[in-house]
Amino acid sequence: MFDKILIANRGEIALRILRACKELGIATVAVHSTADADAMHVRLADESVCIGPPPSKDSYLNIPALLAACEITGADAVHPGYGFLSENARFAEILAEHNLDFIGPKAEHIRLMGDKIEAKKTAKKLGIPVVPGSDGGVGPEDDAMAIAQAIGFPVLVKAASGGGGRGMKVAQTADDLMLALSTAANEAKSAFGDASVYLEKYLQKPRHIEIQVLGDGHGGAIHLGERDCSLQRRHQKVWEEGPSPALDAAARAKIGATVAKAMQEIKYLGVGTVEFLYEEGEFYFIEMNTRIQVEHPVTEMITGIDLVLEQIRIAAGGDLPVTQDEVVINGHSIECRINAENPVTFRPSPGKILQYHPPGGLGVRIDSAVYQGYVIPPYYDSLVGKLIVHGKTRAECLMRLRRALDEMVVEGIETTLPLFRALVREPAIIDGDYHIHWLEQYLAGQPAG
Ligand code: MV4
Repeated sequence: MFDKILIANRGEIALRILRACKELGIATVAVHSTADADAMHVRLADESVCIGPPPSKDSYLNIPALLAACEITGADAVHPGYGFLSENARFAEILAEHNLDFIGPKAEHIRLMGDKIEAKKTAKKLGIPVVPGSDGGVGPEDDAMAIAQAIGFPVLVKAASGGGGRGMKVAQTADDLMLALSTAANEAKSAFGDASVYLEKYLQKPRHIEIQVLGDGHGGAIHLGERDCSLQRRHQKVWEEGPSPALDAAARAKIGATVAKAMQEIKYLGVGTVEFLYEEGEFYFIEMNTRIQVEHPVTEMITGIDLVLEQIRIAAGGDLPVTQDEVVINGHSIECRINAENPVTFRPSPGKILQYHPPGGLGVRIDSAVYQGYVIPPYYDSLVGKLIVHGKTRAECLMRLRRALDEMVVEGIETTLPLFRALVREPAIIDGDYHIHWLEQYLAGQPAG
């Protein structure tokens, strides 16, 4: 097991990792930019190192500074959290070159899943259902029109190095195809340095359902059920829940078994999330995330498995915590991402938190690194905290979420709390009857605040 872990992240996930380390008896090193000197994870860590000025490129993405911090403190492993360097294969390799452990998947799998074309080819080869589309990339030399017509319009042009909605263009008809191809390729070139694009059948109103997996790196792998992340705004998840209101036990078992078998075959190491679109009873693989995700607490609440603690244990050579038969989905969990934003315009609202009262009680969890008097800096994401609620049933979970949202106080900055207080009372949400475009349609129909 590791003696000392450097947490190469900030905010609530840095605190989350620190908590797992403390429970494992592992010493912790916090790194921070000059803007995060007063952050909670810095206060609670055993040691801390300032790694640079506020811009991420000069601090949390500054690999030489992170290596120096490991050298100074004698850390033997690095946990990247999510975002920043968490899916940077080169970073994982550089750490290995310096005899440091990267708490994450093998670099080859990070690289493989980072290329959406290769990821899809691999998924298909492993028997995972994929969205009908081009067989690999579509270049200037290909007959894109013929490929698109074989798929059937509308088609979606996607960037191979994209993901999370970046570099996507819809072509509703043949007339739109050439412009969609050139626009997507140009945007991909400038955003990712890679103009490669591929085509997929455009699914009109799917749900976004993702499967949590855990692999030991030697061929053992299990799935821990699903999270429904369909409620998104501009590709930012807002509300995630598990189990999905759209799945029954048979559908869950079938897709879960398919994904677990695939992870066994590639000898996947650590935590991972396999993302699907789900429409009319069919799953369609779109991408795989090789990191711990923001919404991981939903799975923790319904399985009782501490995903970050297991991530660390497995990275140190430990076995999977349970067998597949021992994984039991218990009850229902919903997570609301509360941001420091105006609840109508979503304009960021950084600043000082003057009053902060988090809710409590049975089945209520807050993953947050803010405190009364904390100043939310303008340089990073605007997450105030994640409110995660558990209930024996979805109805009980919604009731508890409604109570917790009404109890929560955050003053001095604007937050999206009012949005969640409205959503938890919205009939379509109460019925679980929504899809990936529902939230933006709902917000478009709201009276402008
Ligand atoms: C799609 C799609 C419809 N059809 N692919 C968006 C981000 C990335 N995860 C893939 N995304 C989509 N891929 C096909 N073939 C619609 C989306 C999409 C979306 C997916 C999940 C959650 C929210 C979304 C919002 C807009 C578009």
